[in-house]
Amino acid sequence: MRRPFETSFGTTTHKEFLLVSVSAGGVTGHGECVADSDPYYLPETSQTVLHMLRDFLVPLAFGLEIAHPRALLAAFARVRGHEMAKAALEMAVWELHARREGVPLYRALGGRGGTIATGVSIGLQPTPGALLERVVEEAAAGYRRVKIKIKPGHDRELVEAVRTRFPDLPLMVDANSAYRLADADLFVEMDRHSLTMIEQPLAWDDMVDHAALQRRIRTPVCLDESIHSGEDARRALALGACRVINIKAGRVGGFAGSLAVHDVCRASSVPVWCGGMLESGIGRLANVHLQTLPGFTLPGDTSASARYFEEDLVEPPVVVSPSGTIDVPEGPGIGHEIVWPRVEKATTFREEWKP
Ligand code: OSB
Ligand code: MG
Repeated sequence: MRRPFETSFGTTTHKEFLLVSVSAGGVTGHGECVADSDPYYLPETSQTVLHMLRDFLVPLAFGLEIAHPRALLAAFARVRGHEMAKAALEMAVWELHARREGVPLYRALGGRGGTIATGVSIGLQPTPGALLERVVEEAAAGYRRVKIKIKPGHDRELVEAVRTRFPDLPLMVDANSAYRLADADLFVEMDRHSLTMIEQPLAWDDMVDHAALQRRIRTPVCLDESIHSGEDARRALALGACRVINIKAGRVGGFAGSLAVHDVCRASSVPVWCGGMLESGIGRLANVHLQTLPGFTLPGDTSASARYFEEDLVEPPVVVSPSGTIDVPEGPGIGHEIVWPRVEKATTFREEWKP
């Protein structure tokens, strides 16, 4: 990474991920797994994903006869949980499908071409001054909304510093599950800052306390870590646990899971937006295509490759215009070229499975 990315659960300095490639009939599709090497965001890790793929999901997939990639996630249902593992394989199959059809991924997903409007996620900074410098830089780059990370002891003063300097900036916070319901007063206090939302303030596996918090504050609660399926989205909305949902395909079993969450929210007029997991261009472009679906009415966390990496694995890299937009690629699949020599150079391990 060009610079460390700090959240309430830890600091990422190096990006390590599994790249899944699926071949059929001379065409290959690719999917980037969002699991980290550690279980600090959610329980899965690269090693648990590898185990699930090798010992359960890949053998299961080889035995399937399906007409469309949208059927794959349902066929994985016997394996409980492990959404990141399912997504890595499922998204590679969708990408393969799009390439075989010769269409951009967005078309296979039912989205549209053009551009998407996007935002930026800024990691925890040591001081309000350091954070302000970063916000100035990103606002000048054109991002349509700024998300800042908070954690206990690093919250009020960060939000106040940004709000004072940028009274009208669409601004939100993400706590990555660092607080408890007993901290509700802090969020009541934050109501006066007109944040667009507060992302995942409470436990990663909770909906009940988030519902209690949402009843106490005007600012919308957005769930990230707590949502793993369309069913979870339905439950969260039924409980009143949130008014916005962050969709990360890797967290909900892939594109079919994303479509399910999207459709549940849309039926209730609840906005969704596309989260990020510090992806390389491969996963980043998948996110670009996904958020062309009509329910993605808020800017997401998909920012320019150059914010994260000196050199991306795709060419051209993902760039953001001065008005905060990203062009949706028109080529087949993710639509940009994967630069294989760079992938080779970064590869530490490889495993291949055949039917
Ligand atoms: O909670 O959205 C999150 C990064 C890693 C893990 C979790 C999260 C994030 C981000 C960064 O906020 C999003 C991005 O820029 O890719
Ligand atoms: Mg989040």
